[in-house]
Amino acid sequence: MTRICYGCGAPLQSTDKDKKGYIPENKINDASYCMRCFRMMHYGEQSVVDTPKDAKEIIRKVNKDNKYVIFLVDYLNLNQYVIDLFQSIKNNKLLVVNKCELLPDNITYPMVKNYIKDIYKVSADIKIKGGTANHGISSIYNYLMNNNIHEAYLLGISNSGKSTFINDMATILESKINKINTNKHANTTLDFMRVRLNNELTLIDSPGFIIPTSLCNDVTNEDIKSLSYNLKDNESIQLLNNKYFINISEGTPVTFYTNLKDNNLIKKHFKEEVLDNELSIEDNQDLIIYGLGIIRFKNKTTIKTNIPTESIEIRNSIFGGYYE
Ligand SMILES: Nc1nc2c(ncn2[C@@H]2O[C@H](COP(=O)(O)OP(=O)(O)OP(=O)(O)O)[C@@H](O)[C@H]2O)c(=O)[nH]1
Ligand SMILES: [Mg+2]
Repeated sequence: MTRICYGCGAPLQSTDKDKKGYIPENKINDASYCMRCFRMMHYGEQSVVDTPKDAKEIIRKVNKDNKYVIFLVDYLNLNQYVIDLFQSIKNNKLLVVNKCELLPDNITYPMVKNYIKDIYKVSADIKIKGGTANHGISSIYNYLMNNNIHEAYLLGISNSGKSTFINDMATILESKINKINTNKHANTTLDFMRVRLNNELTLIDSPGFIIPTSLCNDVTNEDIKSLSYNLKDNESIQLLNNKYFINISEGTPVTFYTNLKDNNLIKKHFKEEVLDNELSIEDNQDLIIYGLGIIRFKNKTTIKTNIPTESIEIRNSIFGGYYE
C-alpha cells in the first residue's frame, strides 16, 4: 500500500526528486514526511513541486461525495469569487471566517457575520476563528457534534489556514496526530488527506486554490494595516511597482486596508496617469481589490484605474458600524 506524507498528503515516492512526495529509498518505509515537508518544517526551506489546483475541479470532486464541508476564508480574501465557489458546494456546509483577530478593532465578530449574510446572501451558518488560544475552535467542535457531523472536508483558498485548523483541532482534542505542514507561502498541502482526530471527528484536508484574478498572492499573517492618503489633483496611488494606478478626485480622503508586508507596493504617486476604467463609488461603498485589500473612501467619488474589472468589486462598506 502506498504511504502518504503526513505533511502535505502526497503519496511517498523515491523515483523523482523534483516531484511531490519524494523521499530517498532507504527511508521510504519509516518516514512520516516527504523530504520537502521535512525541510520546510525543520529548516524553513521553500520549494515548489506542484502547481495550484483548480478550485472548480476540487469542488466537483467534493460534490460527488456526500460529506459535510467546512470552507475557510480570511477576511481580506472575502469577495464575490470566493462566495460563488462556496455557494457552488452542494453538500451541507459551514463558512468559517479565519484570521479574524487581524481585523481592525472597530470590526467586531457579529458585524462580520451579519455583513456576509447581508451582502453576499449567505444562508449557511457562519463561524469566526482566529487569534490566541485557538479562538473559535472549541465552538466549531461543539457545533459539529451538536449537528451530528463526524466527518468533514476542509476547503478554501491556499493559505486560508485549513491545515492550521486541523492542527488546532488536534491540540484541543489532545489527538496524537503527526502535525500537518503549514506555511505562510501558498500551495503547501498537495493532496487530500484524511485525519482521524478522535472517535468522533475526522477532517479531510485539501489542496488550496488561488483566485485566478488576484493581483497578488503574497499574503501575510500580520494585522491588517490602514494606510491613509489625501491626494492632490495631480497625484494618484500606484500599486505593485507602477503596474497599476488609481486616480482619485482631490478632496476625497482614502484609507487602504491591507496586510501586504511591503508598504512600497502601495504608494502615493506624484503624477496623474491616463486611465480608462472609470468607477463611481457611492457613499458608504468600498472598493475591493483582489489580493491587495480594501479601499475605503471618505465620501462619494469617481475614480479612474487600469486594474482589470475582474480583479475588483464595489460593495457596501463594513466600516462605520452599519452592520452592528
Ligand atoms: N494570524 C493568523 N494566522 C493564521 C491563522 N490560521 C492560519 N494562519 C497562518 O496562515 C498561514 C497559512 O496556513 P496553512 O494552514 O498552511 O493554510 P492552508 O489553507 O492549509 O494552505 P494550503 O495548504 O497552501 O492550501 C500560516 O502561516 C498559518 O500560521 C489564524 O487564525 N490567524
Ligand atoms: Mg494546507
